[in-house]
Amino acid sequence: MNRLAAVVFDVDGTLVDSERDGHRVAFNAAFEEAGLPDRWDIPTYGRLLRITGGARRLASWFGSVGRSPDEAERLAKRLHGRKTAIMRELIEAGKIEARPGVHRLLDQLDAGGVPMHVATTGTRAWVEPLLDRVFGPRFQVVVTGTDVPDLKPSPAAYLEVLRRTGCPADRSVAVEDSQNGVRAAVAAGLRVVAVHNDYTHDDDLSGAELIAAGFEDPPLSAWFQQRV
Ligand code: XBP
Ligand code: MG
Repeated sequence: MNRLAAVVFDVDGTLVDSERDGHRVAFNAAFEEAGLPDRWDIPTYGRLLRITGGARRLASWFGSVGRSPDEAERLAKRLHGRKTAIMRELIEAGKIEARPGVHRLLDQLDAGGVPMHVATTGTRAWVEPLLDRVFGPRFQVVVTGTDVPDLKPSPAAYLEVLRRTGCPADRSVAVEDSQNGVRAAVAAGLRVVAVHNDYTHDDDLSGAELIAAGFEDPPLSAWFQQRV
């Protein structure tokens, strides 16, 4: 009854600590290469994370620093393409790693025969190489921001995973790190376990059944143990 039909993982901030030392670094390198004065320090990037999707984040930023809407859109598109390529380089260089304890949870789910999937708002061009390099062939269905019309907190990515897998939402659990992610999964009807990080510990994660500080938290291990 309680046994999970599937576990659907978010990527950024959940499977990997990719934001502060990954995407942020790639965005700044793209600004620099383009000869732009913009730079995102750690707290500024934390505030910008409220806007999901790198291209939307860029467009909002360029608008906020006085660019016209047209120029903001144009620059965002160009910079995001380059940022995605730089992010791939960081992945190939081994700079993006699994959060502590993630591999152990994946092993536990594998041993229990629980299917694992991914629902992310990130771009497929870096998500695929990252999953391959850091996790190998663990995940059956991978839905990215490139594959759906709306990004989190829209439930679109989660609904697409459910559609492709046929898994019942109420027997599937999403693992998320942020308020936008928890809202997306809840809106799709999934149960949620939230594992916050340095950027999201003040987010409202109250839609989750369990809120943990990390994957090595004993309550998190116990929660999965009881349901695998
Ligand atoms: C992640 C995102 C992504 C990444 C950057 O949100 O919003 O936009 O920050 O990746 P979540 P892209 O963890 O909720 O999926 O630049 O490829 O968009
Ligand atoms: Mg996330």
